[in-house]
Amino acid sequence: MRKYFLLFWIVLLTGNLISSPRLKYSINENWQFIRQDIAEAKDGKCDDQQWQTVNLPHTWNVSDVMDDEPGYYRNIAWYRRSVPIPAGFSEKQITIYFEGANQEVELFVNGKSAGTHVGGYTRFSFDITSLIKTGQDNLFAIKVNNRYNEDIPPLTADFTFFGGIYRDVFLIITGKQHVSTTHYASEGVYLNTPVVREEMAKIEVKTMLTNASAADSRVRIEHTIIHPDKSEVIRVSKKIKLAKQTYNQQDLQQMELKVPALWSPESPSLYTVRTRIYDEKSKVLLDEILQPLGLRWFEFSAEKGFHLNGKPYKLIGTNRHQCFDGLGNALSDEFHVRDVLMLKEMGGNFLRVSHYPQDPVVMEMCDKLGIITSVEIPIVNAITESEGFFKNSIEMAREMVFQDYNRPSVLIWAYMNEVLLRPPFRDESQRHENYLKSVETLAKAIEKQIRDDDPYRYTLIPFHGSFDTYHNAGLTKISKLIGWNLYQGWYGGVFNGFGKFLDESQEKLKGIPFIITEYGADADPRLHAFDPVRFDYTQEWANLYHENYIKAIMERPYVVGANIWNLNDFHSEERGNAVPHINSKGITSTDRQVKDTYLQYQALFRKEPVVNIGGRNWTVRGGNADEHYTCLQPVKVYSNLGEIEFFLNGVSIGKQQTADAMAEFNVPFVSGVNVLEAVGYAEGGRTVRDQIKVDFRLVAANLKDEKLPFESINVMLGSKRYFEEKDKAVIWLPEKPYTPGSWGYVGGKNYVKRTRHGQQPASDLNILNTNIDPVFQTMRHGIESFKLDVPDGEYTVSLYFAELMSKTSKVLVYNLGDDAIADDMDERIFSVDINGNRVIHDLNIAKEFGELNAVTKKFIVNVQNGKGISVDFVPVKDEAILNAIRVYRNY
Ligand code: GCB
Ligand code: CA
Repeated sequence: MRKYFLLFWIVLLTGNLISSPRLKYSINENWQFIRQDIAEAKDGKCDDQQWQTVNLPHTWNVSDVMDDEPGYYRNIAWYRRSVPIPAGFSEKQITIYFEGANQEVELFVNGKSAGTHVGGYTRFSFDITSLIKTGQDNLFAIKVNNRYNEDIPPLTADFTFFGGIYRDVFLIITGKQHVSTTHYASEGVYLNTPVVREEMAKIEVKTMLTNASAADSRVRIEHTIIHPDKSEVIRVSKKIKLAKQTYNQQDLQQMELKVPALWSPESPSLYTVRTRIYDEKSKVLLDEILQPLGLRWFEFSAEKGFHLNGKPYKLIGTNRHQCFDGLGNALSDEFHVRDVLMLKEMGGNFLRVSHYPQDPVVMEMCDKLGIITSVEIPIVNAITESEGFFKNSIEMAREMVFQDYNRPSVLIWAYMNEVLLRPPFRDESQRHENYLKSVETLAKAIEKQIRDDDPYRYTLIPFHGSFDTYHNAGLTKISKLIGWNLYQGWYGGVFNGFGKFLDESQEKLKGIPFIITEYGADADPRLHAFDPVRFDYTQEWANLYHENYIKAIMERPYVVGANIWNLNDFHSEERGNAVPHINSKGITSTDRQVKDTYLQYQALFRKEPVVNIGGRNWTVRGGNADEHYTCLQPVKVYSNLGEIEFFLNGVSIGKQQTADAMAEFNVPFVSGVNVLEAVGYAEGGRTVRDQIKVDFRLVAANLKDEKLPFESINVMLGSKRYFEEKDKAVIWLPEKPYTPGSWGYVGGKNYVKRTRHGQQPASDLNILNTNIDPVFQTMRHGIESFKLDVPDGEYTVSLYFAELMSKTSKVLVYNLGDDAIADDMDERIFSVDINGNRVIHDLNIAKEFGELNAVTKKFIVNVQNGKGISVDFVPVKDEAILNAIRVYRNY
């Protein structure tokens, strides 16, 4: 609620006689930073002039999490700056407040330790009054460490643990008597609404009070409830004594409201509770704080589903990770705000704040927009059976609960994501049993703590789709709700497995309501296919996946809610995939370009009329011409209107009724500019339109056709995918066999990656030394030739190679057991001739360049006598390969 306090800034500095007792301001700017441990960094002796100057939010891992080198800096770094503290603050109490820093922090003020904190995702504060020298500069030195620490969750997870002070840091200046600033770094005021009904609401305000002065004091504490229309509706007040040197003394006051304005997704009415402390005798205002108050009641039921304020709702939304393209996790507030807005605009009403508590502004937005949330502490995949891990987990749960206690949007506290994903002692049965017991013990302890601290909300533990693992370990019986993270049709299995799992789990878990806490499929925004398959990373497979899932979710009333994994593509350093180091299950990209999946949900769930042409961002396309000099390709339109008419370059190509909020048109793309327009007819004759422009690279059926002269072509071998390189305005086409007059391959087989759950159409491993990994992730092995019957002229022919086969099976930790199986391949050597000239002699790619390394070779070829281009492969040992080819006409 930082904005409220800025108002008081001026008053305080100009003399402090009138009201305005509290001041909160950021100290984000001008830190000296170094990514190493410096023994003397904590005090004045250290010269930091050569360090880098940075502003917060800041992370030190923006680039090393994206490079080809496995791993990233996970160790100590220092931040230092001097902070001027005015002489006028000498009678004040000074608190430093961190919204978050990853993950172990020690603050030194003027050379002395002011406090430590562990945990990278919760807020923390220290009272630093005794270390401050007013009327001068004070040296703040902060040691931050993001190393692996077996006592701090998360131990492992499918996201990047960016180090740094990556959220805002504030100073809070108060008088000696104030609402506590150091009770779990919460707001110091806890609002309960034990009863809310149409006709009345009971409100309890618990205040933590501090008297840091050397004398007892008598104060009056007053709470005012301000209606969303800004009128004051109730005021209560009470006189109390605060003994000297008292921290976090509790005061409880109760109020009752008639006919409350209820908080809901459609109408997120927010009251404000204003808490003031006055000196009893002098009537001087000593402190003031504002908190949001939302009045609502809710119930999750296995039989009746979810109800808010007595009305049934299906909760539909996403998960969200706090990172962005090129910024890591160091986001300013505007980025967080935008994400929640995107969710709202999609028509979502639900956010799983996974896998950790996020920036306060995320929660503020959810309160304001009426998005229901589940907030979670980051115990992920595994635990350590240590006292330290248990203690830190409980502490984090308390921080989470107290820090977002007053958020009307929060209905669920969650913990322990997929904690039995890879139990560490699976092979030693007794040890394994003990481990399972420890997990259960910890879960019960966290559950108890959360219920003690907040008896009004639900609790939840999210599991991966291995029912028996969790059920038999007793974990399905601890929290009030449970969550399933389900990926049938992605990591293995088929789409139908999803509905089946839900029905079975409903049957076996009678009485326990559950949420689908995750479901999703990776989609590289650059990859497309018209006949998509599992694990091809195309947007189209993700579209199919979501079409199937959302149907299954909507068909089952007992499914109370579902969170798409994920709102955004996010950093996961260990991952390969089509975009290495990124988990691309987002319905938006790392820079929040919308994918079709987003458009699809928007058409299904947004109330206002929606017409969205699919493939919105696929602006450079291509394909082979038919006899009409067009290329038919399907285009989907996502819409909640009944009928859609589709226009190509201003000419209607037909009308269609939508089914499941979708219509599909076969569009005859022409060479060059194609303006696609979809028009939906809404009620009252109103039309709603969407328009996109596509640059189409049409390749003639006969490459010597002068009506459509050959310019260039990019082809990926062994591939059914299209790959768009937007920055180069290039489209890569899928392969086809050679036919005379045209282009294509002769001989060979497309590479298929075999895994424990079946097969994959492409490698999903990082290809080194390239950013266009998909171009190298498929190949044709045993290829004999690649031919193009181009007209005479000079051409540049580029051949793209990467050895995808490997004798070692690579285990991608997060592929839920869908591990690669080793290929039966020893060594390959081959030569290449172009039009009879040997251009490559005895190439041994793996030996010369290593496996999974991008190699590009370019040749200038002079084509004469109508012979076209023939690239011929001559195996020397094992089979020849080709991953991709580009042919560009010079003259
Ligand atoms: C999960 C995890 C999540 C991963 C996701 C995935 O089940 O909870 O952290 O990112 O799967 O994409 O594999
Ligand atoms: Ca790469």
